[in-house]
Amino acid sequence: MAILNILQYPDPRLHKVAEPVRQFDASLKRLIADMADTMYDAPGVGLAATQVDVHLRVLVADISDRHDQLMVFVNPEILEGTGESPLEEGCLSVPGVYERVARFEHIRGRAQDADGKFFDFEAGGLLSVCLQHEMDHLQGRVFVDYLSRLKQSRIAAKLRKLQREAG
Ligand code: GNR
Ligand code: NI
Repeated sequence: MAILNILQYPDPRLHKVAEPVRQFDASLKRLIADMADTMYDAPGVGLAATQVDVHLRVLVADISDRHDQLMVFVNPEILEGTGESPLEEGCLSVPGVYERVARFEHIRGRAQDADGKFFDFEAGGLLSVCLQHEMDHLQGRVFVDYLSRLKQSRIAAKLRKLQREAG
């Protein structure tokens, strides 16, 4: 069990674009287990590898109350998105900030599991927004990138100050 460090906005490493996973080996399984531990510890409903400074297309999610419904998505792709979600979102890399950004209400896609086996997925509600948020992380995009420049600079200043105070 390992809790990994979660990069905090405005860290430039949050803007790196993740590479596809090609080796479904023991180190991938270790990464997935550590990401799950880190997500549950935080706690959050999702975590992208980018947030722990690993630039591979891996994300984990669990929207259950009991934290017993872990979902793993390797090399995820959205094939179709419909509607518009009304949900606000937050991010473990941007603590204390909650905003609505444009997201599909419902998505359909394809991904691989930890062994490389392909599967199709469908999601609505919180899971849909969470997966779109995590897949943005894998492209180097943080949800605050969609906000106004003024809001972005206020958020960056506030978080830099918090990080300074925390040492
Ligand atoms: O824990 C999280 N909650 C959340 C709520 C609404 C929309 C998206 C999310 S993802 C976030 C965890 C996180 O930062 N994942 O990248
Ligand atoms: Ni996030």
